[in-house]
Amino acid sequence: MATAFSATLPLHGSSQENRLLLPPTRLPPPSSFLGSTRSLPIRRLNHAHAARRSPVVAVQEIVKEKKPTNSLLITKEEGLVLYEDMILGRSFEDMCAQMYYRGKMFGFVHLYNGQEAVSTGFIKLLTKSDSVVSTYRDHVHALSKGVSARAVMSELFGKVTGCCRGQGGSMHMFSKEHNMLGGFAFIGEGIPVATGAAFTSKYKREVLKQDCDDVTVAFFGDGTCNNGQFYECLNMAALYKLPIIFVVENNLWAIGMSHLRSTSDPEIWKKGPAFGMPGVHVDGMDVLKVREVAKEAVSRARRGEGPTLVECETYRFRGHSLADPDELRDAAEKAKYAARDPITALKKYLIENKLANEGELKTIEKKIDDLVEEAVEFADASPQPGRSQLLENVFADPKGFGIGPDGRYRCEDPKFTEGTAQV
Ligand SMILES: Cc1ncc(C[n+]2csc(CCOP(=O)(O)OP(=O)(O)O)c2C)c(N)n1
Ligand SMILES: [Mg+2]
Repeated sequence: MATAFSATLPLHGSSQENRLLLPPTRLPPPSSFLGSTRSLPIRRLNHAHAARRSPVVAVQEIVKEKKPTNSLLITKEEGLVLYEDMILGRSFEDMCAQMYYRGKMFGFVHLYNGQEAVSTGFIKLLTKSDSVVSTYRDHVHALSKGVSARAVMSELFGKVTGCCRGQGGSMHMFSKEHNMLGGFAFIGEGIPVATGAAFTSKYKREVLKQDCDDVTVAFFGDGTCNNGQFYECLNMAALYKLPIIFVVENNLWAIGMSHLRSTSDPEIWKKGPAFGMPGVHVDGMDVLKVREVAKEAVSRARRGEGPTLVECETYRFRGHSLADPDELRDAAEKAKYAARDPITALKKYLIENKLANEGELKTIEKKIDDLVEEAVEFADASPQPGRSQLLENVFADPKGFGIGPDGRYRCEDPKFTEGTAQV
């Protein structure tokens, strides 16, 4: 069934036939955009411009249009999966804070508290062979993608049992097995990697004729959208119709810089249509709304219809990193979003709609508590990486064959060329 979001429209076609475009009166008034306590210093949306472009819809409209009011957005099983994943994300991060202050972790550690609906809403729809690319706020994306709590915690502890053998740390969660293609400390660095992964899927399908409908989801922040790589990748993804979803986690702040102060037009979703792809703004504190939008965007990508830009309006409940005293954000703004805690909201939905009872949810919470505790014990007891790992992946090998676990260039091993042609 074609939905408001997924219906394929000629991206550059006539706007007259485009029933998806909101008439001007249904566009959100600028003053109501984003929950910041700051006023929005921008002009009204240029409707004539929007109307020339591709499908632009507010997500509330999608959800309203898609679901009759008396039908539920999820089954019981789906609801419990979402709840468990969000509880895992929250409990894991709370534990990280404890461990960081106890000196078990080093360097910067950026927590995801408050933003769980975005990770869960998207990643729980993906298959193992789909890819996820994250930022330095990456622990929870890795967990949602199936990397074990043990492997993520050990990575944070710098232990050899970590998903990068202790060499990546908090900002570089990577797992080839799970197609978790990394956290990236430099903002925007993950976006071209994600675009490359999406290109790979398309190449496999269209050139190599392989049975591949993998999609890639790239997560990044509002501040990152002022970085050039974002625009380059939107352009390329639209041009090649790549199976990628660009997910902006707009938590209104880039460290201590307000999004509304630093961006010429803060409505990031509008940048999608500018490049010829749908742009959607969704309430990122509501996992069910995120999931509805994600379903449409992911299936669009799988069908080969190209990229989507999704702006999730969300909020982080802690400072930028554990080293940030979080003194710059307004208390009223923090309180406003705290009252919209995405986990509390999902719990309420599950109980009110009789999809779960308190007992079932408590059982999940207990299971996750135990799992996170066990991950800490495992990480603590795990060995440090050996000295030989120090050089691994640090220096470029002039001959291009890598450095072995013994810390020596592989090409220096007398057996290296055995049985092969001259290299
Ligand atoms: C290329 C680059 N420039 C600057 C920085 C410093 N820096 C670290 S986090 C950050 C803000 C990013 O904000 P946003 O994209 O909104 O992500 P959030 O932290 O809110 O999740 C900046 C500028 C960096 N890491 N990389
Ligand atoms: Mg931000």
